[in-house]
Amino acid sequence: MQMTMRWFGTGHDSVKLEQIRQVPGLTGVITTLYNTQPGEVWTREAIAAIKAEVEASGLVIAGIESVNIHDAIKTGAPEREKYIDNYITTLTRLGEAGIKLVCYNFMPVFDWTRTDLARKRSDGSTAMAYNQKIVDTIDPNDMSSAIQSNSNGYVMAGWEPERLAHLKELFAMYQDVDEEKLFENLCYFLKRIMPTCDKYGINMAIHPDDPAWSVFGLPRIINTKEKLLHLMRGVDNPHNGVTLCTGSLGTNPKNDIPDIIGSLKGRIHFAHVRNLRYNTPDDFEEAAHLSTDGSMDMYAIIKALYDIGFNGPIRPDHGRAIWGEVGMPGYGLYDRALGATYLNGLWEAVEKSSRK
Ligand code: CS2
Ligand code: MN
Repeated sequence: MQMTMRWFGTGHDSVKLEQIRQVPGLTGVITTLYNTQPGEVWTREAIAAIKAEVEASGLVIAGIESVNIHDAIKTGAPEREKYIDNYITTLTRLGEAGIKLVCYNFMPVFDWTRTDLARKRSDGSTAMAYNQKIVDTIDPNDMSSAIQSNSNGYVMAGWEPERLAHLKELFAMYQDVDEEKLFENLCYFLKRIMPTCDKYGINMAIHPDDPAWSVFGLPRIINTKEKLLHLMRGVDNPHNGVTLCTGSLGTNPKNDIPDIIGSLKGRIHFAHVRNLRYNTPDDFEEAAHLSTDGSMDMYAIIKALYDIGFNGPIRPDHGRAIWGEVGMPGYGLYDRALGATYLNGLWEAVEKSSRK
């Protein structure tokens, strides 16, 4: 495995490449062109510029998170052909630049969803949290403006104000899209891009739904073992793979993460490993990475990844805000650096004890 950290790019991130470089064992970043909108073609110049910037700091680009998918592709609208062609052009240019991992999601309208970006924990840190009762009473418009106004001035990934300004139209686009249709549209998209992935050796890694169930009545199809395996079979090409995100799949306590990992051998191209704590059946909050701070067994997760021979990039995921740091919620330096160090320690222990 390759330990990495997400980095949103100069001007979009409170964390600097020089800082990431000093986290022990960290060799790569997961980045994106933060200014591009879903559907836009990435220019060769912009790809070359971010690559040069990352490499000048002594790190490499280990993958892209995300090349976002235009809603026309998700809904199967006639304009999808144009947007799939654009996606193929972007993939071609990434492939030519030697970038071989692309994380994306297929969640309608919203990316990840939280009701609180800074819930106070007993140790004085803050963490992102989710309460289903609040979601059940809130208007999606209020949700979107609350996220934008509570994010310390940063634009949250997946919550682009330009796109969410048209929330009503977005919801209308999905009116006739049920889970089955969404799944068909996903397979259609993947089948169209697979020849390009085959040509350049690009691994596509779908990010699970977060939380792992439908919100605001919108369909969601990537949130259980069965659904993940259904997609792997639907487009049975090794380049059609998964981002194993423990914090997303794990929002549903019924998802047995080590078992899911074991079932996806060869198809996990990227791992987001973080912990969370279930408070009540309706409420969870993000915890420190350490097993005892949350509800997940991080040792079992790392062991399962090791046992399937996982060798892709891995990253700590959302961290708490600690030590007075003000950054993009979930994406400060300190707690993620602690997370990376802890995950590296678990990996080393599993690796050495398995060799004996
Ligand atoms: C990320 C997602 O911050 C997060 O929760 O894991 O936003 C992820 O980047 C996207 O869903 C992938 O497209
Ligand atoms: Mn994730």
